[in-house]
Amino acid sequence: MDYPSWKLDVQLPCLMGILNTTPDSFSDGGRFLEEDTAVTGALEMAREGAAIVDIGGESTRPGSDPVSLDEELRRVMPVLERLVASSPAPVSVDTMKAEVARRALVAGAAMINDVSAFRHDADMAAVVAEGGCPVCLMHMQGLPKTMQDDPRYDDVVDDVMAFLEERMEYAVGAGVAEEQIALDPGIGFGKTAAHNLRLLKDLDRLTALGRPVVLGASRKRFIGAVLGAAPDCRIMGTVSTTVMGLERGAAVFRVHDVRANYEALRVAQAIMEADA
Ligand code: HH2
Repeated sequence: MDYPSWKLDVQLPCLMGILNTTPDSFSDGGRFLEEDTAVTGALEMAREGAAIVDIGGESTRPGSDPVSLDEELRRVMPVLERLVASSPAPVSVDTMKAEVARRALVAGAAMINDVSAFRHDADMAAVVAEGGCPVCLMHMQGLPKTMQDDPRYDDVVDDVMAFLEERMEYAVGAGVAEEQIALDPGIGFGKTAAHNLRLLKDLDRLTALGRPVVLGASRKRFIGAVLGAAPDCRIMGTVSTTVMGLERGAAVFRVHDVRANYEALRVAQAIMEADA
């Protein structure tokens, strides 16, 4: 598949495994709180086909409260350090805090995933520019605490695209190389189920921005709205977003259930590339 260059040594399309070292994440909250369990879980994701592992120490689920810098560092750094030493998959750090990003990059993190797209911390763009690492910039309307109260758009796809374009210009203006940027529509971040479905349907339009598109739909609430299913019963629903996202040009799939999504991704890719 023909993706714009992205300077992380992974082949696109690929999977990013989710490792939340939090007590309160909506799907895997508490599962990876213990350091050994988190490291084992990440290594298993890499074995199952995750090309990147994304560690996060602050939940951004709807209604969540922010955590302090010290607490986030305490949750992320020990696991990150062990994974840098042992994981075949490069490690991304999901944080909105420049100081977490800075220390993570010093410790060997390969990428920063900032769901605020450089809006939360004024120093974040400079840290990423100086680190010279890939970064994911994501769309979010509002803040996690209240973002699901009453999300509204003129046209959700146009609005998300305009936001991502502006954030990309900001990042480049701050010294981040354009070829290091990936863009994410922020499924579930200040969006109704209908907004999320529409973004997925028209995901191919985002690829017009010329950067790899990251899709984070895994186990999210809109899948529950379609199926009436709890988070751990949304695996096949997630797989369907991976396959349809791939067809629409998405490059990175951020998922909890690596094996199922890996198998679906590879078969869908083989179908798309068939040329006999
Ligand atoms: N979604 C979540 C967190 N980080 N990063 C990107 N780039 N895209 C996403 O869609 C995204 C993200 C929320 O999901 P999760 O990490 O599973 O839960 P929580 O925020 O409760 O920890």
